[in-house]
Amino acid sequence: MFARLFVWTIATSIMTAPAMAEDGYDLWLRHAKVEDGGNLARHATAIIAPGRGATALAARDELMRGLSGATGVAPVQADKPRDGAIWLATPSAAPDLPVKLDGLGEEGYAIRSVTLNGQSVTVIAANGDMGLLYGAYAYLRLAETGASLDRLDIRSAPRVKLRLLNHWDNLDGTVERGYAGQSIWDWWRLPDWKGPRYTDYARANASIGINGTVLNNVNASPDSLTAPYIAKATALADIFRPYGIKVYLSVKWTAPMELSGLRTADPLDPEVAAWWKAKADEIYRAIPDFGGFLVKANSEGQPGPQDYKRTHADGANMLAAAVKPHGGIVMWRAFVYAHDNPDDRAKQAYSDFKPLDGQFADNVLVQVKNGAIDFQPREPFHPLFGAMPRTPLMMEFQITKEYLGQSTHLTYLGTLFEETLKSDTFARGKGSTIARVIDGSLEGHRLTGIAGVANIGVDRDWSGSIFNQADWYAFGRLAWNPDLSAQAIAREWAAQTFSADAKVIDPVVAMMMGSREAAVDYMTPLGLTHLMGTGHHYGPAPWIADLARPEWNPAYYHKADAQGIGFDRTKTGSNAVAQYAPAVAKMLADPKTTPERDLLWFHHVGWDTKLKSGETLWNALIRHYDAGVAYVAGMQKTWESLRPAIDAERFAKTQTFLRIQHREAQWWRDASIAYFQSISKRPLPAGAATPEHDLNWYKALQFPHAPGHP
Ligand code: BDP
Repeated sequence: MFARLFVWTIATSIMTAPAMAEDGYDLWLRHAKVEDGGNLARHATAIIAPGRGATALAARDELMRGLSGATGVAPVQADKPRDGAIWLATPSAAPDLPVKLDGLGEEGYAIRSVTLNGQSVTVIAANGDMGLLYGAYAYLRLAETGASLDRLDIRSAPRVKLRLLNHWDNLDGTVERGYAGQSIWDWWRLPDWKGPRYTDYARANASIGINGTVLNNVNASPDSLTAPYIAKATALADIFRPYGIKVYLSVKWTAPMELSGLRTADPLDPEVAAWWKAKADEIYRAIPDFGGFLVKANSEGQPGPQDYKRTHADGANMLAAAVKPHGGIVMWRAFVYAHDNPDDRAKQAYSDFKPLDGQFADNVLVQVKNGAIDFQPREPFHPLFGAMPRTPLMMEFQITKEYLGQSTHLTYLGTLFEETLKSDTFARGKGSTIARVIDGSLEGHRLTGIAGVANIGVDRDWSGSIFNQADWYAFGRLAWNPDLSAQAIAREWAAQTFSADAKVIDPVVAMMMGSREAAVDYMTPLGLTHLMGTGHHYGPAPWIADLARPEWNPAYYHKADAQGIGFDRTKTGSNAVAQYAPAVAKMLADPKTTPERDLLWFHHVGWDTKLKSGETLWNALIRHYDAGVAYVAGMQKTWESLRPAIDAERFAKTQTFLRIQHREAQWWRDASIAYFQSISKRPLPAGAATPEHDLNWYKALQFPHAPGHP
């Protein structure tokens, strides 16, 4: 029985909770003591393990570690179910177990409170060892977020098959768009030196269901395919394997030419295909469960099959044939736009890929960014979703915050991910959400995937800030179940990261939930986009208009003139709206039915046009800028009120970062207003402050050493 005789943990008020030194290294796996730890310590747990492999043992060890922390008492391993112990049993030892595992696949799990031989016990069971590991983490998550553990009956299986991080890490240790220090892959000292961080990386990812990692930058060096680097990748694959994480590599299209002197990289040339086949064979000899290749081709100057007058499908299928005998897959990116294509940049991926629907091999996924431009603070969903029913489309989110304040701004991305996944493509009528495109249910795909560009580096806290850890966490949780709510995820994260006390969770989650909207407000409100400084993308530079390629210039995106502002993507403009399903296209064709948050993405709107609120567009813009700055000031206040409840180091770092964010939000607001006012010639609405400096002051700012821009 669950002994409930004494509850010896006295609920402590947050004002007296001891704040221990923490640096963020433990992420959400801190396993701090839970309030009802004494009760939890007396629980009996059983892991019903089909095997005794490294993964089943990892499940036991994670449970041991987690319960020790949560209860303050190290559980023992017993050979039968009993209070305070973990029983690692084979299915035959518990033949009458009332737990159903059908439909859970290899990765799903069941957690159930049952009675075995008269003993109350929480059973974690699964069809495969990976399910047990996921189940162990899920059980700890429940315990640490204050769930009642007495009558559990949970069945969970991932909705998406490939749940991957994409590292944009270079072999020299730099990270493209990385804001958390150098790469965690110590390529130079691999394969010999295998630091403990690799195992902790695998644990953290497994705990949120991530099951694959692309080790190197999509702007790939061919060297990652040489024997020494295959050996290095093999060492990592060996460490990650027990945690269910497969290794993948980004490849450079011209690798056969650069590494072996072939005269061409034409995908239809038999010599080229043979080269890739031999390369795949070589990789699979070293890494038998290697996942496959990620490819950025004919994009931003990268070579690709179009250089040989072949299509993306020709290229993808040739690589797919090379990995197919080994069970590998190819992820072919749809992030393409060309310098010699004068069409609206937002239209180019659709124009290139839509006609190829149905032509890809069955082990190819096309990887599409959430929006049609590039990971902006807000983008309407990419029109390719729902438009290629015969091709599995994989989602690409960016967890690293290239355009959302980089490492120092608190801008919780859970809400951005959720907004995209919930968007309705109307491809097959109402309810054709992106979540259902991604999980394969809308179009009947079994091969499904979702990728997040990692925000991980060697910083002690992994992600550059404590709150950036939440973006990694939210990505993993939504990859497992794209229907989870960003708010519920934020609550889970906050409970495990700071404290399960509602007095901490409520304000922390309140800060997080509005934070991304605040960044939209102070950077690019009402559908504006891509106004960041060129190259490094740090800070505002809406005035830049003189770069060689039109779409490199922020002015290309806002098109402000004496009459108004915004990009006309209707029939009178680029007609990008026609790429959406008719119901969506119709709504977006008219500024009156376009959601106001996307207004200037689709329409060029007069400065004096009245919005729904009754105010003019110009006044509304100013109001949004001000609201964004005010929100950050509010977060500073909230955080200050949490000082007694948060350990000193994490408190101080976040406090400092919020100060930076407030300063930079103000800078974004002032610089944007100074610039747009020079075009609109409208006065500021009553009560709005004049920008601190004149426009030239903002224009003169330079950031030659901004991070993440190798
Ligand atoms: C953009 C980044 C660039 C990446 C590119 C990509 O600015 O560094 O290489 O996307 O996704 O967001 O390939």
